[in-house]
Amino acid sequence: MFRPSWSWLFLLIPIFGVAWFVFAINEWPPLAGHWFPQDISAHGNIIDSLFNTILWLTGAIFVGTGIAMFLFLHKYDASYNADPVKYVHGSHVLEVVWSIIPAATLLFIAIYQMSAWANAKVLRPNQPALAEVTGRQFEWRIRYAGEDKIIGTEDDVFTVNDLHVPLNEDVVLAIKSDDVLHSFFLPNLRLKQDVVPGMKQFVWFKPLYERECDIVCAELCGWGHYKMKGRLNVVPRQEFNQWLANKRAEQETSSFTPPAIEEDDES
Ligand SMILES: [Cu+2]
Repeated sequence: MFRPSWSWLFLLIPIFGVAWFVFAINEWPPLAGHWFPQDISAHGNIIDSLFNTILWLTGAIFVGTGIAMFLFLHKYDASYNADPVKYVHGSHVLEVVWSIIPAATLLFIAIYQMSAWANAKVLRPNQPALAEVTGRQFEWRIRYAGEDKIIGTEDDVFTVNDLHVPLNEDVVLAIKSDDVLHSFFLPNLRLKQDVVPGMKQFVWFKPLYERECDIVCAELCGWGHYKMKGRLNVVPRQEFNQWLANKRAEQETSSFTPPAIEEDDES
């Protein structure tokens, strides 16, 4: 039976919450383009299925608690419920139940995500890093190992915000920070790793589609955080080799002419 009450307002929380996700997932306006971009990585589906599992789990709890809150607010609204207040001094059974259920749920997630974690953070392909990516306020500096596959030698190739990688190959990148915390995020590859000053870390992925996509910083790192974005280009191996050779040639032939110093006539 409908009774006017403020509790109806609270029912909007689960309704709007679910609607928001439905619109975003189905790319309906005004939320088109708010869900994940296309997954182009060989292992991205592992992250996606983990994400979806947790989303369904937390979604069900969100809707359940939202509706329970509404029902209780509605039932006990003082404007039409004249029953006197009943004070309850704890329930042992209830406390045990609401401790065990979340604990078991968290334990389930911890076990369920182990292979995804190992894949993303432990099982690094046994090969040298293609390039080193350094986050700094506010850009990504990229240093390619060059032909000798060793970073820090004479044939290294330098770019800024421009990361090219070969298609269909395992790619390993060394990542570090020059100044503050940043987070190296490749949305299309479902890859994200904080870069911590003083730590050298590695990330890896295998891109399966030729695509130009975003490199973004996912850690608020200062006033210019919003503009700390680069481009990731996945290209066939041949094209990648050519691009790197061109970059190196460009780098070796560029010259620097210092600006003329004006003569100071006062003496
Ligand atoms: Cu940032």
